Amino acid sequence: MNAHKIEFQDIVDIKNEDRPMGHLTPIEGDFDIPFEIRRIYYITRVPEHTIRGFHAHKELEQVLLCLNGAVKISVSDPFCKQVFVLDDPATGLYIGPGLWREMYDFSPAAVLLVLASQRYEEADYIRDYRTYCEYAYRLEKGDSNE
Ligand code: T46
Repeated sequence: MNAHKIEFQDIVDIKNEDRPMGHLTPIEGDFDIPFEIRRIYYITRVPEHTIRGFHAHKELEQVLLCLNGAVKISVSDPFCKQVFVLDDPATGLYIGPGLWREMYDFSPAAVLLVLASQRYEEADYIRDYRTYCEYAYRLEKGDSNE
């Protein structure tokens, strides 16, 4: 399944060891991200017990980062499912095209940042699970009309 974590640099400034100065994570598009970044959005203030997502993308690639707090991301196709916990601002989750995703267990004040390979295009979404499964089976069989 084309979804995996990406570790970014986690720079802890030690200029002054008496006083913690925090962490800095640089992300360089050409180097750290496996696609050209065309859009950035973020999800905040998610009420308790909310589950978001419930869709797949035909073409879109994304990297998700939880900048504050924690969130779980389930990524699946009809054959396999993986659950990723994002709770470290220096770790991203790459999700390739054609995978169903659900985001849940948002901690209070969680901030989910998303780097995306395309501008927002509703036609790229498959929001019905049955339609998605039919699409995924066709892809698995190598139907290139998708
Ligand atoms: C994804 C997960 C991780 C826009 O107008 N522009 C945008 O760039 C986006 C992302 C959304 N929207 C609109 C479309 C809906 O009316 O914002 C509303 C909420 O979007 P959606 O229900 O798709 O949100 P999530 O959290 O279920 O999914 C989002 C992304 O849409 C999706 O691509 O992979 O985050």
